[in-house]
Amino acid sequence: MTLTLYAHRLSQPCRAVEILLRELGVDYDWQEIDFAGGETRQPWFAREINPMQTVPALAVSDPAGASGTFVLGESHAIMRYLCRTADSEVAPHWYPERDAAARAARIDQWMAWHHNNVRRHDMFHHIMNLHRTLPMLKYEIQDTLLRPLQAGLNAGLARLEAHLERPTRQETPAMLCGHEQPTLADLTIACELYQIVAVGYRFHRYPRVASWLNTLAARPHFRDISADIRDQGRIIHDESGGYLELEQAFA
Ligand SMILES: N[C@@H](CCC(=O)N[C@@H](CS)C(=O)NCC(=O)O)C(=O)O
Repeated sequence: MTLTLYAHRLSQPCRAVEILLRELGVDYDWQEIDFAGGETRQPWFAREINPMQTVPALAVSDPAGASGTFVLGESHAIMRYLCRTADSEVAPHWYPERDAAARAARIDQWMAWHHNNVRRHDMFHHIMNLHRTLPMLKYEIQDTLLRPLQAGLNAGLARLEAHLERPTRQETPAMLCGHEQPTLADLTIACELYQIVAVGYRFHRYPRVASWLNTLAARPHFRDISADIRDQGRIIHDESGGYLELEQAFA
């Protein structure tokens, strides 16, 4: 079985999948797709790789017990597939096997929440866009674009903070599903929030979220795969004016 990941490291769902591949110790080929340059919208990509026209996409050649190639889109589906098929003893930490339905359901709950909450208010996408916009317009767009996203993200962060505040018997900072080891839920949400931090935002109002995120971001594979987003965030930070409201947004 060979795996090819079509991805870009400035994309949150791509990083989540690639970090997981490394955490599981699974070999893969990596094919960069310039999604910001419109490559996923090219007919060849939809025809040959992912009809959903997004990255990440994972091509699996000769999967166990079958021949041929199948290609999977949607990061959450890809990550669950990897945990179910990887020959890795840590896979059940990330997503449990069939006999732990309640634990898996809790992870699923947070993964579903991710798409409708912190991802829906993903500021990074728009910040990248604004980065190329005239400074005057950046300030004009503050009210209509950035502040509503900040408000949405604040609500999501408050939800996470309240969840992480719940008493736990463990000494180490709890992960979202109450275990010491992170799961797919932690990974997918952390990759989303990390790109906001890369731009220079700090979650002062949400200390538990900040500490949970630091714990995940310190993992070697997370750190390595996030190098490009840190560089991009630094460029945006250094060239941005006050329109991002870096100090006030989450203070
Ligand atoms: N729900 C999808 C989201 C994928 C997604 O939004 N990918 C973006 C990059 S972050 C993309 O490929 N955009 C290309 C486009 O919209 O043309 C997942 O989790 O995989």
